[in-house]
Amino acid sequence: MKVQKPNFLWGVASAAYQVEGAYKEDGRGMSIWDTFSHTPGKTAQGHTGDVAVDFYHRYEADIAIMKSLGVKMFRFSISWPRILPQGTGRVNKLGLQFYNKLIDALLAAGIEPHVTLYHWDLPQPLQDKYGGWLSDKSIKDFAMYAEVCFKAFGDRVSFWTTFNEPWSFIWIGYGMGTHAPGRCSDRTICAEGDSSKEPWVVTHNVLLAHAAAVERFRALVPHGNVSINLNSEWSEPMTSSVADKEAAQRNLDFVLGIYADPIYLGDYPASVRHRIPDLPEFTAEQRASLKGSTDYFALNHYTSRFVSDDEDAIPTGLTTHIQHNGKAIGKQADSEWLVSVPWGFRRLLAYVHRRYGAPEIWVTENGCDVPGEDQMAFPAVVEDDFRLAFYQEYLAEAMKAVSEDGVNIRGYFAWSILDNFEWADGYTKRFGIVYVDYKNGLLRHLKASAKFLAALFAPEPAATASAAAAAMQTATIE
Ligand code: GBH
Repeated sequence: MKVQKPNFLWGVASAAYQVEGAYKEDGRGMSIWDTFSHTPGKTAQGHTGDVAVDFYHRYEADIAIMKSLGVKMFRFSISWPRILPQGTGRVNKLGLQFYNKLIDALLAAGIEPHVTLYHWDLPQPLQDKYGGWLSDKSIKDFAMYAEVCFKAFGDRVSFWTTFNEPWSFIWIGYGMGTHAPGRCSDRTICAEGDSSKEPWVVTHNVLLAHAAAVERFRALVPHGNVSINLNSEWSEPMTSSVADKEAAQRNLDFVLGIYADPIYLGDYPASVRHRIPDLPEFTAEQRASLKGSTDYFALNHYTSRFVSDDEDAIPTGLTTHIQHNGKAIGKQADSEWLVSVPWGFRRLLAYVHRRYGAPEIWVTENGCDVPGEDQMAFPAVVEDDFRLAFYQEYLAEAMKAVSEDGVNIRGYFAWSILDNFEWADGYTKRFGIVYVDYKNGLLRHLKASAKFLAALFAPEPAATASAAAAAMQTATIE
């Protein structure tokens, strides 16, 4: 397949707890993910992020890899407990120092830093003190933490996001209970929690925390751009029936609209309000602070599902990868939840463009794991044809979204630069475009997909060659 050269920038993404390691070094405090991963039975094979892929010590070499690939932007998250070991109060100078060094090294390599403030690692003391995001006290504390970061790094970092994927950490952490802080109604999985109530409380607090942080951002980093990373699958109606179409829309409302609507349109989607009487109301002042609280749309996207209307699958509908005729929606990746559906990416991009007023879109995560990859060894493992095809096909659809649907894509980040700690799956799932050899000193090796992306986004060699040829001809004629 021939893919046109994208007219947007490319970058690679990561998250603090997934890559840094050094969990007790230089004054770092503990987060809810340290607690969760150290609790027996919560992660695959008891894996933790204690060492992760040692990015804390190897960031210079990893930046050199990015530079060699021609990467223009690096998305990373800041570990809140590195900056504020207790969550509030005393600032840890050595924590600031690490991110200062990282940012300076990126800029020196010509790579633009994109910073996420919260990629799921809440300081444990705030969980202990008042239940973390369940309490509205978290709003002020998050805004304070954000302010420390804006003041420390805002002079050099122009692109920021507040939260990574509220849907994921809220629903997996407080609904299913299989991510930190591990709360849910099922007492065989969770010691505490209420899946029918807590996710809505947390949703509300997280949105207000986002708005509070953005208020400070605009005062402190007026030249910068801020957003919130929202993830969404594309929801394809199972049939052309009105009921299925409505169910698919409802699913988008519950996964994406519940966060994006208050921010872009001023309130929760009506379909969510109707079905969730417990959803708190915004005051007029809160609505005003949320509306317009982003400068661009930061979209994380991986996969798509069919949705059908179903009485038993309220509030949204039944979602599945399998059509009525038994055909799968796309190619199965390694993670059960991930199926490659390139056309779903284009539809989602066009949907965001239409519904949210043609915003600038930065795709802040896209990528996949490869079936069986964890069972393979170097060097065979770096021939990741499945991932290469995934990127090729998804990017081809993104290009169609730009040229045919008028979608304004400004940047695209591959998830992830490195294989890393894949949350509850530990190190058993690999999303890197660079292989990390866990059995051999955490050595890094480029995968074929990394080379493909580097070549795709590289300045056109043909153009350079023909320009050179033209110059030669001119010279000869003269
Ligand atoms: C991203 O989430 C994360 O931002 C990133 O940290 C992570 O490494 C990456 O994906 C790869 O997983 O529990 O079966 O219902 C991706 C979106 C949405 C994927 C929720 C997992 C849970 C499926 N995630 N989904 S399930």
